[in-house]
Amino acid sequence: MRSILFAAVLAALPLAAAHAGEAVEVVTGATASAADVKIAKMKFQTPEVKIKVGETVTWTNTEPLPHNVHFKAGGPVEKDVEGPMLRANQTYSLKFNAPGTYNYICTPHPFMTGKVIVE
Ligand SMILES: [Cu+2]
Repeated sequence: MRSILFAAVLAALPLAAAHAGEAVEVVTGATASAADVKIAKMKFQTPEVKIKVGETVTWTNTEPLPHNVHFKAGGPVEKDVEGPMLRANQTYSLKFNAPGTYNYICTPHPFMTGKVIVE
């Protein structure tokens, strides 16, 4: 009986861990960013940024054409993280809670690519 209970507790652990801390977390409000990525001319102007675990990256669209950032499931990201479409001068911030390489695209413009390396 005791060993069955123990097995049940062990089986529940990975789920609990996954909920405890998502690899990527949306940050709202005033934020100190470790890296700022401007979007202009259909490109992420700093396509590769390096930050440390727990730091935040902020994207700013500087042109009238709407863009977003979209991390597909894979690598450190368990589920797709699809940011909202940003109009001119709108920003979006994400905090990165686990080390790894996070590749992303712009949903309607998949040729727009970038990566965040979290050390
Ligand atoms: Cu785009």
